[in-house]
This record gives sequence, C-alpha cells and structure tokens, in this order.
Amino acid sequence: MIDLHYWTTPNGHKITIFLEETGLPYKIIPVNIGKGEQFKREFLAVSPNNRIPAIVDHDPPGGGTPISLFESGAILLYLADKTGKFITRDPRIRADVLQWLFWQMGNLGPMAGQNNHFSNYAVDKIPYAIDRYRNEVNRLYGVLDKRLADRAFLAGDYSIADMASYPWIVPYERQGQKLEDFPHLKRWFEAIRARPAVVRAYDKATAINPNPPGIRTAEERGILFGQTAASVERMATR
Ligand SMILES: N[C@@H](CCC(=O)N[C@@H](CS)C(=O)NCC(=O)O)C(=O)O
Repeated sequence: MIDLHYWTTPNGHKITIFLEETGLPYKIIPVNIGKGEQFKREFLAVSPNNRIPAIVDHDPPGGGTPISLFESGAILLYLADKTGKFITRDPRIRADVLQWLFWQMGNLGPMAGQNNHFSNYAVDKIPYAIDRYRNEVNRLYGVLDKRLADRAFLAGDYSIADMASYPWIVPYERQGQKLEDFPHLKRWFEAIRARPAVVRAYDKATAINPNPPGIRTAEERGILFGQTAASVERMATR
C-alpha cells in the first residue's frame, strides 16, 4: 500500500494519474495547502520542502522499512522503476524519458506556477511579471508542440514524461494560452485527457476538492504567499 500525501493541484495529479494507470493500491492523505496542512509535523517528516506531493511506500522493492519520497519527478521515476511501467530499460528511450521528465520539473512546472501566481493570484497586477511568465509558458508550449510534431508521445510510448507535463496543460486558459496555436500539443492533450485512468484521477480530485482553482481567500493568501525560512518554524506547531 502506498500513502499519497496529496492536494488537487497539477503536481498532485501527476501521481494520481500514475497510480490509476498502474492500479497500484494507494490511500490518499489530503493535505489542504490552502489551510496550511503542508506545515503539519507529520507531513514535514516526509516532505521537508512543505510541498505536495509525497509518498510513503510500505511495500518497497526488496522489502524492509517503508520508503518515503517527495518531489513529483522523483516519485514518478521511483514508481516507474518499481513497477517497470511507463519507463523502459532501453537506454536511448530511457534517456529521452528522463530528459523530458526533468525538462518538465525544471521548466514547465516552475514557470507555469509563476505565471499562475502573477496572472491570477497576485493582487498587484504587475505587467512586466505577467508578460515575462506568460511569454515563457508560451515558449514552453511551443517546445512541446515541436517535440510532438512527429511522434505520439514525448519519449517513446506514453510514459512518466507525458504524465508530468499533462497536468500543466490542463489549465491552459488560466495560463493565457490557446491550444489552437499548438496543434500537435492539442492532439496529444486530447489523447491523454481521454484515457480512463486520467479521467479517474481528475474525478478523485473533484471528489476531494469540489472548488475549482480560483481566487484565493485572504487566509489562504497569508498561508501560501510570502513564505520565508521562518514560516516552517512558525507554522509547524499544528
Ligand atoms: N517541485 C515540486 C513542486 C511541488 C509544489 O510546488 N507543490 C505545491 C502545489 S502544486 C504545494 O505544495 N504548495 C504548498 C505551498 O506553497 O505551501 C514537485 O514537483 O513536487
């Protein structure tokens, strides 16, 4: 059994998609980041970066004590290696999967996160910051579109590289992007969206948090934005 410390955000969806695709038994432990649950001591013990997702695998390969992991890319890679699914041993294709997985972790995720912050959450609408991140996300969507022009998936067959990027394309409207501008990305997006496991993963999210992402309340803003090194000490009392 895998414990999945999860909230209903793109980085959380990556892992529910994988788990639904493979059928590995798992239990969701909701971590409502708008309420500050990412600062609970028991969560920080598995995720010292106070971010979801994180897992605890109670049945790790080779047995022994449970393995806990944070960082969605590391989790996807661990689970793919554990199951032998959605990654290959073929060294060339494996290298391709890894570079597109790390590309998502280092580029698409962080830039789309900042884009969402400055375009949607920030009270002060700063044109320079909005343009900077919207343009960068536009560039990254273009990189994906080119990559997908002559192949069905990012690296070989459908893999953890696709599972990592897909949830960051779902909110394309909030990202200020038009899928029509990226026909290959659009075809890939629609193919993944139609997968039954992906539908199940997003249905789970809606069941846990029926409120779609929108405006953050003043209390949520206080918890989520403006965190410093002192925040963990201050908040980790719950
Ligand atoms: N690089 C990390 C990023 C995780 C991350 O940013 N998680 C967000 C939700 S998508 C979070 O937990 N935020 C809580 C907070 O900002 O306090 C990963 O991919 O796992």
